[in-house]
Amino acid sequence: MNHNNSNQLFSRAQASIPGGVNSPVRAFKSVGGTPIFIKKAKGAYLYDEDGNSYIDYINSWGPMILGHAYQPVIDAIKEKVEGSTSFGAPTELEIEMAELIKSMAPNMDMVRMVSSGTEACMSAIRLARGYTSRNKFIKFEGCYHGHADAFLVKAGSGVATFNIQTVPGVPANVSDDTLTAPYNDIEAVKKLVVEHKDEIAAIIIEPVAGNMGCIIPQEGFHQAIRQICNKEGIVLIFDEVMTGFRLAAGGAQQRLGVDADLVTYGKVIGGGMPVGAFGGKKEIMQLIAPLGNVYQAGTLSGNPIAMIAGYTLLKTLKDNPSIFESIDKKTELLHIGLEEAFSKSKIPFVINRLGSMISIHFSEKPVVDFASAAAANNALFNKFFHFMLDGGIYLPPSAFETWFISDALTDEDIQKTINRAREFVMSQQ
Ligand code: HOZ
Repeated sequence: MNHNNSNQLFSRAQASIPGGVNSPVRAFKSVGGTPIFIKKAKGAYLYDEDGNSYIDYINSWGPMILGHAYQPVIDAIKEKVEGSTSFGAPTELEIEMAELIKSMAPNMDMVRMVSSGTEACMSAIRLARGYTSRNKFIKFEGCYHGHADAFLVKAGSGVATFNIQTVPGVPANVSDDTLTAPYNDIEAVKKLVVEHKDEIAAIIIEPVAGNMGCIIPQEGFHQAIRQICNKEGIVLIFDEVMTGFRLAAGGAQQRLGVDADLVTYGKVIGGGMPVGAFGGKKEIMQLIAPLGNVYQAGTLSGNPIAMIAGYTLLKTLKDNPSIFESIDKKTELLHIGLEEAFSKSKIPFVINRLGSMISIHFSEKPVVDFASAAAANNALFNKFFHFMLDGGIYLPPSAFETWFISDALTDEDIQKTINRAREFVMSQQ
């Protein structure tokens, strides 16, 4: 595959953009090589600046549930943009969006739109602190809740990919209030709660983790956290930036049967536009300004173009619940094929999947938390990544990211992916 144009663009980019990219993981730094510069995408396919095409398993890190450039979303944006790109004043569409989210997600009395998942999680923590008058919160090792200061402690995604232990610029007194526990370790959570009795405002968790590869919550884990939160007056925040409107119309709350107090959303509710939201129980949400004094604001919050894109995607998902079965089925097909391909080799591997989130770790042991994800053979993942990329399969450029499946994928695309994985297995023998 010829990557001359991407290579040239990367050289040029590095002179003006730190690391040549506007978000670290996409730089390919951990997998090695030069990032592919994307020109456009349609359906299940990405097209790069050299004219190569790839089956996309990132899907803009989640939102392209129906594939890229889904026509109704594109048409709705085109129509809306004629009426200006931003007002900084309320619109009816924002109410329709809030009503639609409420009709799909459980425990959603009120919702506030923001412009990214980072903003949503940062605001949800502030709100939980304001509601409880406590400062500390618990997050899980390898979970990533955006790049706000307080979350950059034992974080997943790029922080894990680049093995950044301490982030310069985050004041110690900010991260001191961030307590961490291993994912799936309820005893560690109990211990923290005892040690910090009446000091913990919130527990924030990715209900299915996607920032250390895909990590599945063990049976009863979320229910036990819910019970602790009820007993201790702690706000349970589900970070559904990845799982929301993907695992089910009602996200992980619905799929796993657990009620959160607050939920955060990201890119999915913008249909790929820069959007986030946080919402939940009225008792808590009514503390947000201008109803209450927990201040949170944004000129681009509820932006009309972002709202129409998100609204159109969400409405399609709501009106066509079979889409959720369809993406799950496609992911299952991929899972079965990859399992079969790797079973024929001596390569130790673990495939984690829930719904349409899936990833592979080259590990002998089950991968249930950050420590087990980090202990996997990630050098082999890097080889696998490049082998797949050369075969026209675009996976996340890190073992610490989940893959996202879109409904635009055909059985043929999935088969092509499995065949390429088989070739990788053969190349390793
Ligand atoms: N933090 C994102 C994945 N979990 C990557 C965002 C990007 O590079 O676009």
